[in-house]
Amino acid sequence: MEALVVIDVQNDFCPGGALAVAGGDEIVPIVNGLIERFDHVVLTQDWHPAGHSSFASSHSGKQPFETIEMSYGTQTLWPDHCVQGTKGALFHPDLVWTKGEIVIRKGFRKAIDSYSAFYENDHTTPTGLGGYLKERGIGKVTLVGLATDFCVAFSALDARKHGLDVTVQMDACRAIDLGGSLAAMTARMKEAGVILA
Ligand code: VGL
Ligand code: ZN
Repeated sequence: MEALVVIDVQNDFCPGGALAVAGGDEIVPIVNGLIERFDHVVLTQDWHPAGHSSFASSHSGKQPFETIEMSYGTQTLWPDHCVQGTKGALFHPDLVWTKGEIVIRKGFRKAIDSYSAFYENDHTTPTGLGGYLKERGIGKVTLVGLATDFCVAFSALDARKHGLDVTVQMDACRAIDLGGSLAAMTARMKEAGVILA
């Protein structure tokens, strides 16, 4: 069985949002078309408490897009975004998400960020998606959404670690591209056997 996984198509990642990804809203009609075609649809929602440790505003003297050393490694600091219960955390208003069978929320632990839909940034705390897909008998996933080089890419790599067949449909993704991150993560995905369509 096969599922479409729609990653973080939320207001804050679209133009006008707190962590806007260039052209983030352009993917919405493409994603909607895919949602119609797939039998099973999973969505993820970046879902941070106020004062989250990935926010630059939580670290005195730090600016967005600088990095900091956390217990689990280097963490990029972001503008405050996708705060639980805010408009920025909602799905883009034109996204036809009603067919979604489960919404996986991530990044809700204050002390740890989560890019991947499968594990938080310590690469060991699971979100439950791996078990969910396994129990549902879903062995193949197509990933779309925001941002290509962060949440989509880390989800794709972890999906491969779970032994899934993974396709990233690139025309339904947009990247942040911070310091060459798009090229680096594209190479890592290819190396891991992710199909970039
Ligand atoms: C994301 C940075 C911070 C993403 C989420 O969805 O790619 N990027 N939080
Ligand atoms: Zn986030």
